[in-house]
Amino acid sequence: MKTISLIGAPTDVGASVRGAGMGPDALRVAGLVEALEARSLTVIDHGNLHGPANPWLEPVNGLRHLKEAIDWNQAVYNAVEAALAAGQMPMMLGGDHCLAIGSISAIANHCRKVGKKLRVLWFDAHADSNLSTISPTGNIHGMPVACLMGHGPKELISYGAHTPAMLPSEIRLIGIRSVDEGERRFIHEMGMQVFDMRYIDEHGMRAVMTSALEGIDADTHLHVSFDLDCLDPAIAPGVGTAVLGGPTYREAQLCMEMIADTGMLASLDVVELNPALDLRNQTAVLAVDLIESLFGKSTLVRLKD
Ligand code: EXY
Ligand code: MN
Ligand code: MN
Ligand code: MN
Repeated sequence: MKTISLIGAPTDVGASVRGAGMGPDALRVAGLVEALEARSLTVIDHGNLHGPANPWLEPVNGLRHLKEAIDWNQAVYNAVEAALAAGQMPMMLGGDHCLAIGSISAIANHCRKVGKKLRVLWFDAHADSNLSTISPTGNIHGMPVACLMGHGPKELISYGAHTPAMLPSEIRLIGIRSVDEGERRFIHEMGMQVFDMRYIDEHGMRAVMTSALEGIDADTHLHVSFDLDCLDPAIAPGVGTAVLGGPTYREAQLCMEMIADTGMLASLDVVELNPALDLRNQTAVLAVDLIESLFGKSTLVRLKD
């Protein structure tokens, strides 16, 4: 039976909209622990990590709050590494998406050590593939994919033993609909597989998830980095950088259920929840509902084929 290690990382240093720091507690208020326990999972809630306050400054050399982002990611890296070493499944509750640098660096490092293949599913409205030289904002939550691929400030790209932490062939981006011009070039140069909303419209979510999950086997560590702004803002208004035209409730459920069907989910980030912008905690409640599906709760009546 799986033991889940909940790691709260209450910060918004990577963003220029405040509020994501309240995300971990809003997820707890929405019943995350109880929902997981109801799935017969053992949950250890480590509470919230500590890190520097948000100094609320302008970017310096194209990077906002670099020092704070480094410290928060180190704390996340250490906590995720400790959970993996204890044989537990890390679930990092953000916080803004810059924290995936620490979390996925720890996961990738673990995979290299134990000889597992890595597959990261990155659900997001954004490509998160900016560099300090091309970012329109300097916000580090727009840069984690690039950092994980070794393009970023040296402290943010060298948490683990290997740089880059992750290869372009190990990630699939899903739900993307807001890409800056420089990011578009970077994505093509790297050769990442991106299932943007246009692709989802044309091919359907079932085909997208079938492709994104292709090749996963018993030797794969499957990590989901779930930016809640991936979801359509009509159902998930509680995010700082909402973009119209995301997956519907049913499409999102299908993603979660198809991941659950693989039985291979090994770690999770839940990020960018912004309770200050939410309506009666509905985005947190939705996130918990989707996480239940990710862990196998199904509405299926027919027997699975
Ligand atoms: N591409 C924009 C930027 O780099 O500032 C927006 C990034 C938003 C990132 C969000 C959380 O996924
Ligand atoms: Mn993101
Ligand atoms: Mn996003
Ligand atoms: Mn559900």
